[in-house]
Amino acid sequence: MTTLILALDVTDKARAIAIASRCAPDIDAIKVGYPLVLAAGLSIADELGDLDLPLIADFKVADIPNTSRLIAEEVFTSGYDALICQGFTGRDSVTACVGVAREYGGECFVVTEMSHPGATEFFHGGTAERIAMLAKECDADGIIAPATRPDRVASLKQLIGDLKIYSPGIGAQGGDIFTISKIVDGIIIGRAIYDAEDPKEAALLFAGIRQ
Ligand code: OMP
Repeated sequence: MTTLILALDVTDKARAIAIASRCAPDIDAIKVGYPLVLAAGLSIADELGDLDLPLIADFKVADIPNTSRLIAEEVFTSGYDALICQGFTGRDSVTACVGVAREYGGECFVVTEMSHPGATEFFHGGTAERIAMLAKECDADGIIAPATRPDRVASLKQLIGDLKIYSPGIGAQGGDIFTISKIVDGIIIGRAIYDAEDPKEAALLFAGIRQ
């Protein structure tokens, strides 16, 4: 069954912890990114750690190899289980992130094509396909690909062998859970859960209808 990942983009620390705690029984992992970490610090991993769910650090790392390595080391020494990096930075930067993930027994996911409309402005003509191949060659654990474009996900899937696909864009961005959850390993959902009147009920609903 597809892994359900809560994107916890909530900038009030107490609210973030409350939502994560209530949803914890119905989700499989929590993704934390700049909004929450800038508000609450990297150490939010300690508080969320009590929930015993894998924590994914979404910093979409996009820097030179040395800086990427330093960022990745901060992430894994702070208790996160996985890191998301960009792939357009090239082989050396992606290799740096994957290398640190391996050192700490963690995972690294590479963004191929993003889910928002502007993502195709510069990314077309095979760019995402090249990044997907790069992720595979760099021995990443998986790719991030857009639930808003299931046809694109299906075509990237053909290139990556046994790498996982985590897919954001369901709900608030218009992606359809039924279509996408049949072809990916994990779905990433933020606002449709944390902004719902009852986030637990929303998480339960998504958990129940995913394929
Ligand atoms: P919602 O649109 O609120 O469900 O949130 C989606 C989450 O996935 C956010 O944390 C985004 O930053 C993230 N995301 C995308 O929406 N699109 C992408 O292409 C990549 C990501 C990501 O890497 O997680």
